[in-house]
Amino acid sequence: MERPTVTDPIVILEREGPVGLIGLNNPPVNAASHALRVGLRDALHAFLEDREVRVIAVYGVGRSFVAGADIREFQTGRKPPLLSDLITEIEGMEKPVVAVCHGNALGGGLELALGCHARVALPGLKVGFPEVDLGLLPGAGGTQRTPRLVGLKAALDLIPTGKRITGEEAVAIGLFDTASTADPRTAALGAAHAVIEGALPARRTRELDADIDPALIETAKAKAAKKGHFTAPQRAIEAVAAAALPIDQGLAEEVRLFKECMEDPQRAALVQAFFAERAVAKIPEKDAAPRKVDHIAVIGGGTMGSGISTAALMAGLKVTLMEVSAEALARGKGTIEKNLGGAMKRGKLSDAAHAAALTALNTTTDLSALAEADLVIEAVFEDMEVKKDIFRRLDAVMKPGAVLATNTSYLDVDAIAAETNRPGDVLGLHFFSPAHIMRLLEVVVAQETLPEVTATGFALAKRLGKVGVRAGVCDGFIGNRILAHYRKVADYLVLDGAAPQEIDRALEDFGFAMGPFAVADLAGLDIGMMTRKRLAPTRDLRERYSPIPDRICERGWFGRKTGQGYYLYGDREGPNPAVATIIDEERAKAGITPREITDGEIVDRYMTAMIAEGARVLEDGIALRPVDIDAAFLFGYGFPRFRGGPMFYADTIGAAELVRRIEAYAEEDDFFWRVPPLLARMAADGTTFADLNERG
Ligand code: T1G
Repeated sequence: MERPTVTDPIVILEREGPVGLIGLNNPPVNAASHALRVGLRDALHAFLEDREVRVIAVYGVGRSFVAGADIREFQTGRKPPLLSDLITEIEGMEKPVVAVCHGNALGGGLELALGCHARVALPGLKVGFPEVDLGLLPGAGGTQRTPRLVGLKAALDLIPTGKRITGEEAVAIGLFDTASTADPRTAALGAAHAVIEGALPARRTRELDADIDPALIETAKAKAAKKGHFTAPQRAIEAVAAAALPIDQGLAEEVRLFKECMEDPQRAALVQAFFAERAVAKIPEKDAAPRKVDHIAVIGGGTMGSGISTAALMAGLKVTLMEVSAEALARGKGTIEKNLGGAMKRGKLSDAAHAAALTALNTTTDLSALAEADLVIEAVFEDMEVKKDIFRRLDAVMKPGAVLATNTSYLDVDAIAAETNRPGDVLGLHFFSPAHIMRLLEVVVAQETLPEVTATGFALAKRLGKVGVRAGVCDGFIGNRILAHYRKVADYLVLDGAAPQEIDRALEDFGFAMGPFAVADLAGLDIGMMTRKRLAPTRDLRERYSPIPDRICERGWFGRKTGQGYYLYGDREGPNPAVATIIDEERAKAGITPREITDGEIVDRYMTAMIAEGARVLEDGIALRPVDIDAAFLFGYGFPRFRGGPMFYADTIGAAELVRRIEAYAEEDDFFWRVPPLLARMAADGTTFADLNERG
């Protein structure tokens, strides 16, 4: 038979002498969908009945073995045969079944391999149990068979962590039996013959014992507890501990704990986060052909410019960094070299890739040296006149077809584009600091931006390993516009009676890695001060204004970089008592008697403001869908992943309750607290943000 291709049926059967070959063919990742499970079951039964067949071999067609259960089924419901039942049936079969794995064997895919009687790893294979990243645990026997094959310690290194290892590592720890360098189908034939000749032992994993040391279980639980809010790792460890029981009891315990995970709100949120990262690539311009980008130019070697350059160099792009002077250039280059060295130390960059990155970096103080770059990113300080001047000069220098991008975090990209004779080639590429680490990239589409230029921005995001989110032009685009709104709630809460540290703690308990005041101290309070000065001329005087941040900045207290801000740093740690005095003074001036504010109220007000501005961002067409706002906050603002994103979280509250809250808050401040028309309509007709995602 011709070598199977992905255009063939979902499961391909071939008999080669005494070997029954089964090719799994469910592109793009061979997810174990219902159709795949039925096809696999029927193929196995056919070969069990075929007297000529002595050994069965299962392999993946296309780019991968099975990458896991079909996550989409979690929302639609799973139909028999369940993967766990099919795997247990395979393990009990009279004829040996061999799994030959390439690409990814993850989650249920790895569990399928563990239910087979021998496992072969092909070059480039990645295996692991990413279930915990989805709020789940291996629910098809993985928690029971893994410790039996590799021992408890290695099992606990894999299962509660979601860690992925190579095929070679899997062979080394005994999760796989051997390796081959042939293509999947050839390797499957070879492995089957090796079993027939006795060169490759076939055995039932269930017949092995697991040595479960309770002390190791406790250690793993303590380690998992450090991950804070995530519930799945603890349940996964409990399931592994059940491997001390006879396997059928252990499997039953695994099913019980898996069901607990399925019912936990974290699972739906984490699955949403998984799909959000991919949904945002579905943009109106997705069929436009992106322009080729192999060489990018970066103007500005400060924090952002050097971070962007680092990200591009790590992705294998050629980079020309431009600065205004040799000294500034040297500083920028030094930062890039430090970033690259750090990435190599963290194992994010191989030695060879590190060396290649350094070679791919060019530097110049001459704008004309950028002419041949495919794309240029302007990353100088946030001054519109400076940016306009740069884009006028770029327009005269850059080759035809080059993409001209600005990294501005809030300025009007239309106005910048209008300074050129090629506004179609202009867009915003808003990176988040540190740009070589933060995954969010807002692709800001201006009025004149051509579809293929937008597509080029998204192709660059993917090349850099970032999550590109399409944004329209407004002050702050998606993330910073929403942040500017809900951040005011934190200041209002301080005026009304909550201490900064109480607000930080309440929001960290909600799941944020850091509260807003700790973040402000880290970023530098002077940044907020400059934003307030920029916005002062246009600030609406009806808006409530807290003078507390200005009082703190007037003392030169800019947070971590000056040793004090809302908190003390260095040898004196904790909340800054001098700030508490300022707060008391400003409350007194405003005639405010501080009131008790609970953690619940802090979270409710903060999140309600975030969601309300998100709804306005949707109404204004700045974000395509609610999921784009979720992705922006998950990948750019440290929003807790186990809550799925602000708009996903909003659906757990409901539009009617959100409207009620805003109306109640508006009784004290009807300027800041206004019900967005979209939210009012959703409350009236019962629409959810998930519905709006479906409508696209
Ligand atoms: N189910 C359904 N769809 C999936 C999928 C899955 N498991 N994995 C990927 N997709 C879709 C994805 O949404 C995208 O769709 C397309 O495939 C390409 O994915 C019982 C219960 C395998 C490393 O968690 O890590 O098994 O956007 O862009 O970059 O114990 O996909 O094109 O419409 O990510 O090459 C455990 C999740 C499930 C693996 C490939 N398995 N997937 O990365 O492609 S739970 C996972 C990945 C489980 C059992 C339990 C990656 C990948 P669209 P992609 P990629």
